[in-house]
Amino acid sequence: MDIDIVSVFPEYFDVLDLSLLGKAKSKGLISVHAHNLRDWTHDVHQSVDDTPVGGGAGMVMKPAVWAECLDELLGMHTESPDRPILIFPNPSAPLFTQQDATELSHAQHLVFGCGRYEGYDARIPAYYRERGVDVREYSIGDYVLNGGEVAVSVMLEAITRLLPGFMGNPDSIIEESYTGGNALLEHNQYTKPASWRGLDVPAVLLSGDHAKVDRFRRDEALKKTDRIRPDLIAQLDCHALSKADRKTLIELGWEVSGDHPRRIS
Ligand code: 6GU
Repeated sequence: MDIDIVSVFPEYFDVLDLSLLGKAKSKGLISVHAHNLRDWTHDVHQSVDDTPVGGGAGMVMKPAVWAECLDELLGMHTESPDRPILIFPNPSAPLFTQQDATELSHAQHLVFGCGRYEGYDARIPAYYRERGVDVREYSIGDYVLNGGEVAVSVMLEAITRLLPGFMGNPDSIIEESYTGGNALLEHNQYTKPASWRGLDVPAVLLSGDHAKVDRFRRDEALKKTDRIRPDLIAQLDCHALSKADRKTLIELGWEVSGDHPRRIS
């Protein structure tokens, strides 16, 4: 996978050389290039922003500089099957989810454009969309960051760990939270010793009865999700739930019929 990142702080992405992502780079699984947007300016001040039309606080990134940069990075690829996907982090966009990460992990070429200041001219994504480029805008959560750099790092980590050959043990991807159409929070994990500072691991996990352990973990996941993220329970597909799942959800106060569970108490 080829990854281009455009930012006024390209050094920010030096951290990508660390840890697993750095390993994926050295293995040749991904190639990452962080570009400085100012390299596409022509004025002595290398200015990339201007005041908002219509007034208001802050500065907005100018379309002309971005277009010179993106024309070059997107190049001739816009019509080919390997055409790049252009991604802009934006706090006012739809939330980036595991499903988006999975979809983007199948792409050959990703180009990320990091906005700074109060944002970027809305005509930048509009222009490339009109030219047939697959343009995405994502927020990573309901809080405000100073720029898109952290958001791009978050998205890249979520995407690249899904690449075949990235993880030592691919099974750990299958079991974790948010994967599959039926997303639940993951059950608690424990390691040895079985008793530590007066706190014991749940006895069933020591029983050696795999069916019982699986059921216990599934119920724990359902209870934890009900407590912390009931919105995820409400999105479950009732038709995909086992009899035992239904029983647990009903005990937790959900009506399990129709397409999705509904809270009734
Ligand atoms: Cl994608 N960008 C910025 N600047 N702030 C954010 C965000 C993105 N997602 C949440 N907050």
